Amino acid sequence: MEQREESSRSGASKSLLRVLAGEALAPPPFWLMRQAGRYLPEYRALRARARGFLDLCFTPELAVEATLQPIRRFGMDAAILFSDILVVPHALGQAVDFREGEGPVLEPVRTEEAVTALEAEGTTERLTPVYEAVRQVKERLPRETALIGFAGAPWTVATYMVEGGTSRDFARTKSWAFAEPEGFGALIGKITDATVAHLSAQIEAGADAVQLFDSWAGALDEQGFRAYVIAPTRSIVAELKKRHPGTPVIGFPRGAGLMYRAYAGETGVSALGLDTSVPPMIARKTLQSLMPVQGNLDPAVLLAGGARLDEAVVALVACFRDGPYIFNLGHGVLPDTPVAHVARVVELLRRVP
Ligand code: 1CP
Repeated sequence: MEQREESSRSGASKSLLRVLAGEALAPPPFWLMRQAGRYLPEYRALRARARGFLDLCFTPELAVEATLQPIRRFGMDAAILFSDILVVPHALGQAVDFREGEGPVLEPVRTEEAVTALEAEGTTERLTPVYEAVRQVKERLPRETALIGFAGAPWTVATYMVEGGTSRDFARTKSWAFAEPEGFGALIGKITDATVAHLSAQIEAGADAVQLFDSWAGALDEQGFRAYVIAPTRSIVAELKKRHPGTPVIGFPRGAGLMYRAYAGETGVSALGLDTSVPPMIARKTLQSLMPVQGNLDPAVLLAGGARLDEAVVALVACFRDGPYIFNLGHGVLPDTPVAHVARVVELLRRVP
């Protein structure tokens, strides 16, 4: 109730915020995870102008441009700040590099001494260009377009920090977490504090809502999920609600499976991002009855296009339209996705009666 009043005061004209406050809208508002990125020719041109990916994230002029590109082309109802979840480890003093064709490479943090050496103080000072980009995007967005800030959730960020990059099995991170919960817990604690500071600073700079990406939540068993996904998410959300009571938090615990319910009930998030594997009809009964949901078109269906894409978009909207629903993918846009397929989705959504 409190949240509904806040959001109508601050953003009644933004459909994304109306849905996050509990309204059902037809057509539903939409945005796409990774809506800025390699599938857009204008992004590839911009990327070629930057020295490296982090340069793109830390040069406000470039980050603002990347954020606005998909909005100009497709008119999404929300822009998501162009940045990355790995700016937080960078701000904590860890060496982070993005190599062409290889993905992120980090100097691994695998001991308590390495955790102690992380610079927990002053992380937001080191990320000021990010907040400057938020301010500039906010000024340039159409009034009806919401601005989403984001961060990685502590578990997912920890996997990159410990493994030193992406991983198949998260063996080092999980074995450390399970064998030495105190040492690993100290790392989770530092990431949690830096994440609260980073999301608060984005909200103060103008973000209307924030999303927590827990892309590797599905790698944990129940006990691990409770300790490293639910618990840190709950403390982040509680602190954000204290500092910014009107700002909705979307949680995206990718791969949570049967733990989605517990995540929805116990973290305090305002809305749930559904991954591709969640069956819409089940989500409608068990999750959308609890809070707004967002998702979950398979990015590969978007890549494929054709009749399968049309059917999937229509079916998703039909399934979720009676409750609060934000159309999105179940994970990020794939780099080879034809721009015409995204345009087709926009056309189908605009036709929803
Ligand atoms: O060279 C390039 O252009 C690099 C590609 C790229 C892009 C476009 C990376 C490297 N990050 C981004 C931007 C980005 N990352 C956004 C921008 C806003 C938008 O969505 O339009 C967002 C929200 C992210 C979030 C992110 N980064 C996540 C969470 C979401 C998800 O995809 O699961 C994760 C896991 C990352 C790490 C990361 N950064 C980049 C890559 C290639 C990866 C993934 C590596 C892996 O597979 O483990």
